[in-house]
Amino acid sequence: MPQTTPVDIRLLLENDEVQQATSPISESVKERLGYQPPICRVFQNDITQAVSVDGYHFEIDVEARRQLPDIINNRVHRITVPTDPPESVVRDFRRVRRIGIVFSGGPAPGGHNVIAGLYDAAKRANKENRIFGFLVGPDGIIEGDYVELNDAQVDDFRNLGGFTMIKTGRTKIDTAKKMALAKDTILALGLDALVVVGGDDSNTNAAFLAQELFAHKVQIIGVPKTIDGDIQVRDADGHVLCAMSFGFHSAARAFSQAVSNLSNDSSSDIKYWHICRVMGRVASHLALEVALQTHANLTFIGEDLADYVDRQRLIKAREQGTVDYTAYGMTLRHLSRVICDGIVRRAAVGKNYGTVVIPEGLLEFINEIEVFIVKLNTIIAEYNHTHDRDFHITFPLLTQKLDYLGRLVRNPAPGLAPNIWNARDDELFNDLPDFFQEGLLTERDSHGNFQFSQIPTEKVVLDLVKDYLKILRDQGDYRVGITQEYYRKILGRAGLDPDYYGPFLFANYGQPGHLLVKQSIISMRTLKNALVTAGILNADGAIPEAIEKIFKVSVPQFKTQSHFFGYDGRGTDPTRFDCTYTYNLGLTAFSLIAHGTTGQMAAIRNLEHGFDQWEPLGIPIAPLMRLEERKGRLTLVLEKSLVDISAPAFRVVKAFREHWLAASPGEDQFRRPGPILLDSDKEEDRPITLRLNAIGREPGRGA
Ligand code: FBP
Repeated sequence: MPQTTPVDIRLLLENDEVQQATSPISESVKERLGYQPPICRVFQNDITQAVSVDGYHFEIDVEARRQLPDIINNRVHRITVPTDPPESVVRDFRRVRRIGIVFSGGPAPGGHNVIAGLYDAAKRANKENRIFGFLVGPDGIIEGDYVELNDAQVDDFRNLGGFTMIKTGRTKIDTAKKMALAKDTILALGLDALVVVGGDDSNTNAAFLAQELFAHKVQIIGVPKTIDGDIQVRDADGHVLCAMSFGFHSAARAFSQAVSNLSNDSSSDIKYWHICRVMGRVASHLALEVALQTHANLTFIGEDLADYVDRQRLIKAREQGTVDYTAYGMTLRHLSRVICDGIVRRAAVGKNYGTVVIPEGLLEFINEIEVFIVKLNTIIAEYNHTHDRDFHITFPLLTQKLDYLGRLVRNPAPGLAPNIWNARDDELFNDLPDFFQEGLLTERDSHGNFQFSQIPTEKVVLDLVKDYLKILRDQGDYRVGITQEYYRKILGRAGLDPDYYGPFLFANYGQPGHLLVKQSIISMRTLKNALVTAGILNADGAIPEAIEKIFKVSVPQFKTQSHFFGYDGRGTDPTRFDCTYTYNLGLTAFSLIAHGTTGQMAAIRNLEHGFDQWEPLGIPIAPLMRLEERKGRLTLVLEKSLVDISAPAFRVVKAFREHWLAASPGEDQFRRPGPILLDSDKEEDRPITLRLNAIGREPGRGA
């Protein structure tokens, strides 16, 4: 073989090709850094104002009124352009400000553009304005860790995913001590305002900070972030104020691209069922969007499952006088039966493969499991409270945790309801597989939320599916259907008459469609028996090879691959929708600050319509707060929005379920959403869920 003379390593590394290949700045990054998202018309003016708007009503919680007195009467504000503003207004808009910004909770694509929008608006109003980024989430505020942002830093992250610039964290400022430390930092830094970019819990935090700092005239503005899409705001009359949190679209598109690729793979080598769990701690918005984007064969929506009632069991129990309403909701067993039904029906038409999408928060909607989650939340929270020691530190091993629960049956702990963990709970819990017990007992996050992302829900469901499919296969109900052409070809090649063997082999011979081997034929032995009984084979004769081949093809293997799509989509680069949305949110946050508001959440109304109808807003946070149980205590929080199963998006998915299951001959109906493109007219301009849910709704109105 001819030898090439190796190039000197120093020269090699200086080579342009090598330099380009090893640079972290890819072509995509270059495109993103240079991209300027469009801005809402109102921001084309130098000066904006936030004007309070009539016509929106909120049902205010008494507790919110008590705990947040200074911000509870805040109104919705629209960002507008003042006509001939007096000099004093212009001066105030342009006065020098010091503004802090913090990311809180899980990353969501677009966060960097909130910073960029805020930074650009602030610098445009006055070059002397200073923006400080708190590091690693709310801990940065508590511990006084921050950096002052400059042009270069901001420019390095424009339109890029992640929260890498200043990082994020899940700490909650939920004790008097943490609040005092946060306040010290904010006051010592002389901040005029702080922007909290976060989910429901973080915006709750923003409201409490706004109340605490009200007397000090430090303004707090929230920004609705979370890939889960569960911050959606309407007023009491159903007017939509914020249709979706940022990050949702990008994560959904990233998950959809991956699920679509798997659908392509499965329908190519036709041997795997891909079971895909997609993030979304509680609400199933992401799973719904993935269904619309990909037309996966089976998609489950938690909110729909929660609506399910096993009517037969309910009627039977009523007749027996043993009604317990909690026992007739969706169970994991029933869910696995529904999945098996889809698998069996597809196999019958020769499609022993496909894709299933299940939402991360599924378990929350399965009554039997939700009961465990709620009970264990209370038990763990009460243990931590009474012992001033973490449950998981005291009982690091699963066996120790199970022992503790077992002891509760006999001796209820102080502070807990006597029956909170009874013998039946203990027995049912001990019947669950170890990994599932571990999952349900897993450490709660700092907000007291159950960490669904840590539980391999798909594995729990899959184990049940596998067990039931085995039963169905042994009963001869799970079969791979065989095309008439294939059957005829194989027997013809072997010189056998297909019409002679067909009636003995198949349950539906002579009928159109795929051929299904008789239910009674489930093994080589039963196959031979059938042929002998039919008189077409001697008891000591061998099954013809072609018949054996047909039988073997009809016996399904259930091969699966499980996937979890979560952190990958959270870290993706934002879609153009999210780039634009977040940049304008940053601009909105500055306008709200410049107008002196506090306890408001920056938002854009009419996201579900075209960009030219977008309207920047401030939504008062305090009136949105409700009491919810967290860490075993009733706490004021911002309510999460679940999937509305009466809205068009879900109804469309439901109407297309059968079509997308494609349990009929012919091709699957998979949709290929394609990769996230930034500056292309082929890129969709908003999530499909939003588009559908806006049908029949005027811009700015409710359903
Ligand atoms: P946020 O609500 O903070 O945006 O986070 C949502 C989420 O992405 C969920 O979908 C998921 O369950 C959770 O974060 C995972 O959290 P962690 O980063 O703590 O594993």
